[in-house]
Amino acid sequence: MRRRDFVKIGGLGLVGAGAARLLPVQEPGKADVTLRIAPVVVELAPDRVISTVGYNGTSPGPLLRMKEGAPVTVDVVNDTDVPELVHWHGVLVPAEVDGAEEEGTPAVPPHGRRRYQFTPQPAGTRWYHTHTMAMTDLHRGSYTGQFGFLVIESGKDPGNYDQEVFLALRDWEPFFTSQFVDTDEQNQKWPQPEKPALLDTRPNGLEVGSNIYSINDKALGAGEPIRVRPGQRVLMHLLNASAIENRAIALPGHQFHVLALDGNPVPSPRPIDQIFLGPGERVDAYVEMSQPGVWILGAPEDDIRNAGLGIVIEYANQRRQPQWVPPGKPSWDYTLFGKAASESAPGGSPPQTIDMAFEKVPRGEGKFNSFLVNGKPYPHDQEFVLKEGTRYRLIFRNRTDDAHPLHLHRHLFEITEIYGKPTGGIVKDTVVVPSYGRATVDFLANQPGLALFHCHIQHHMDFGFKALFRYA
Ligand SMILES: [Cu+2]
Repeated sequence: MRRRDFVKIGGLGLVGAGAARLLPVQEPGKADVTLRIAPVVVELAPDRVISTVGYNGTSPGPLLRMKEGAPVTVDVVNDTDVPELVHWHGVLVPAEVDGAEEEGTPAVPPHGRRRYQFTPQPAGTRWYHTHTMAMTDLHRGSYTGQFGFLVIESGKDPGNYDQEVFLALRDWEPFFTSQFVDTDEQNQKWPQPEKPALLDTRPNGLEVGSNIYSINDKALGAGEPIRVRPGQRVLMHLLNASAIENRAIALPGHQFHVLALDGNPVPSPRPIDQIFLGPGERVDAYVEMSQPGVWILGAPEDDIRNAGLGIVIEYANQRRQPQWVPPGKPSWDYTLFGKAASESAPGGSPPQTIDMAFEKVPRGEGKFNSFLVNGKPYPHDQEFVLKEGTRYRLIFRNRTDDAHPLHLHRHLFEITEIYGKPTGGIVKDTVVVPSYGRATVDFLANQPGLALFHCHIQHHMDFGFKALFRYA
């Protein structure tokens, strides 16, 4: 604001001097952040160098830090040949700057630029990424390297840690395949209340796979290790930046003390052996460095870890081959970090219920599966209408054989039931609903404007796994 005033006054000064033609053409104030979208080369390992699209010459893009409640100006410069959008994931911003075409955010034109102005909130680990459709183009949208961490700081970080690391889990060079193996063990163990009596046995369409993985921009063993000392507490900010798959991560001999999910503090912080993240999700957890050695922090599946999904943790004065020890059974369960379910919402009245049933149509779009919400393809015109100030309960009924990471834009929700268990106090923007499982989440409709809801797996979203909430 202050910058804009300065420019205005400066301009008037020039006009006053009778030099109107010297006025810069709408020269705007300098932005707080400039993101330049352009092709980048990423060296995952010396013999594995890929070309993709990133921000400011890198992928992941720069770690952005913003102050909660302090307005920011972001200039996005698009040096590519296609329109782009930058979405601020988990941030409560108006639809005009949220970065979703469906919400009416204007795209950044090819070889053009656009200015985003918003007030970052709430505090926590957020992230930013492209939100363009990819459809059958595996060199577009979230298949590219257009993603990065965004930390919104409250100024109240207690700082109870010695080191802070940001770890984005990624896969690269995706391809369409019918040989998709769901490695997601988590999927198998939950109740399946939405499993139909008669299963759809039509052959499935192509899914998207990958054989190349990294944490940030390095495959396991190719980058610098995380160097630690015994007794240190390392705060890890984990993000699943994949366009494709849910992921697990483990560190032999250590536990992750989970503090926040999707950047929002949990009611019951506690340690766990293995973290599980759907695309779009974040986990903030600290690790007590109490087992001197050289370890691999990585995916529990040997093939995926060996294909790059990991990073070495090296204690001071320890020199040896990095050790991996297979972890025990996965124990991830959101409700571990919740509190007793609250009897009623603040304000007393029960929330309005909105049912959302998700179905897959095998080969519904040629070679590809398509998705329906409540039996209908997108857009579900006037079906999901919100009244400002009202509390809603969404019931997610996953009638498919996959676990889907479901994301609601511009709002945060509280999980009230998942895996058949009631819970409370877990505030998120993305939730993985297990195959044939059900989850219910509550939120307050207090962000007027269009709000996109979708599965965060790119090709599910592109092929219909989405809905648009509007305000009456
Ligand atoms: Cu999905």
